[in-house]
Amino acid sequence: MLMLLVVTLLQTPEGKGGWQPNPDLVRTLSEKQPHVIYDEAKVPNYTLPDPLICLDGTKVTSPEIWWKKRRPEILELFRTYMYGKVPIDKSENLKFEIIDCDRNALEGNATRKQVRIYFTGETNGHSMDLLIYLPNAAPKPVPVFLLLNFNGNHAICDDPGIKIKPIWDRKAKKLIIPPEESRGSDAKAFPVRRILSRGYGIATAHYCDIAPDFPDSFKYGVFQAFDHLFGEKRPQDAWGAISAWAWGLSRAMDYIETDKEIDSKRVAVLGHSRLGKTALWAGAQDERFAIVISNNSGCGGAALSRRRYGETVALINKAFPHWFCDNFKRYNDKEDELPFDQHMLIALIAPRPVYIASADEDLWADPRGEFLAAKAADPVYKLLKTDGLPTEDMPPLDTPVMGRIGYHIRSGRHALTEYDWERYMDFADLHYKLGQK
Ligand code: GTR
Repeated sequence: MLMLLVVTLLQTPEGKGGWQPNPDLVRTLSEKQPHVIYDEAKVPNYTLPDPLICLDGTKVTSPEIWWKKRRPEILELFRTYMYGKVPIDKSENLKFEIIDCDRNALEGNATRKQVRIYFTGETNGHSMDLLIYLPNAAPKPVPVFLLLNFNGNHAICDDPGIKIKPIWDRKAKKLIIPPEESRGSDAKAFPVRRILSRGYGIATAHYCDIAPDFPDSFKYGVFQAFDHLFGEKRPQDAWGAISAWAWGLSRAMDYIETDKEIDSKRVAVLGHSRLGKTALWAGAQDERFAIVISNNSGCGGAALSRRRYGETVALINKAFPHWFCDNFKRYNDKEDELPFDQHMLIALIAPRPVYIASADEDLWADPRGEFLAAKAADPVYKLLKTDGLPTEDMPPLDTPVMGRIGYHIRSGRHALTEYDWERYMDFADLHYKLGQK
């Protein structure tokens, strides 16, 4: 027993304990993609920029310096060199139309609302449909989880009342009308009834309602509606798709603030994968989001770029040239020159609760890099007098750690699962001090 303990301690030097990737998976992936780092031993040495030292060398020794100087500076750096700047903060003409309200949805347990948000105010212009379910049994106003979805609102639940809207097909690059049979096809990632039974509401919109997701998407969606505000030429720091999707989440929040049945002070913004990157960026910028949750967001989300483990800056910019602003391409294979790393994105959310989740088999997203970024945001959480992330090492599989920063690595693949949702609701219960289970 003692021997076993000694061996375990020897194998877990500081920062490398707890979870370890499956060596067979590391081997298989390394053979399949020899240009990608999957072996921890190949991660280069790097030094992270200190979130508590300003560009001019000033040390952030108080919350005041953080709020007045360093935080705005970091936000501006991410806007300029990574996600890009929005041409319009909040559309003055934003218009909301309640296109459906059923107080007897989902076997009578829910109120379903569908709200059409017109970005330019023109009812023949660009719009996003926000689908909302609120638990009838819960006291109002009710806390909600807000997230974008990949395949249309009708795909999240088998409810025949969800309006089917034409959606952008990523491959065909055109609008298609989804077939009836696709209702509920993503239901596994959206356990709506369970969420309602734990006393939460859910609000969701299809991300391509904001901007489609393919390389020349700049001709469409909110880009088409607002890019003229930049003048003749799209600048190098003009918003990429992730910024546009994050902007859309804030517009959903604009509606939520008008809905008396929803507690706009308790809105958790959440996202999976590219939409996890989006949730982090939305939560970093818009302090109205009370909790921010990143599910398997990986490169460009929670994972540290400097580790170059799994997907890298160069690989993501090549595969998805429209996700970030043009300036970000300067950092292809030059991660050390970035004036920030992703721990600083997480730090922008402080002192609000943030949860970072990884998956065991999702090495492309660099689980350890996601954990280390969460851990490296901890000094900012501490400066703002919270407990930060209460662990030094990566926890073992399926063992969540929850301070003001939460983290887990779940068994299984890259996905948003019921396990993840249960932990996010535990986390929200903890921070909102709700008792339900
Ligand atoms: C992958 C991409 C990741 C992740 C994922 C997704 O192809 O490389 O960064 O965002 O897509 O969004 O599903």
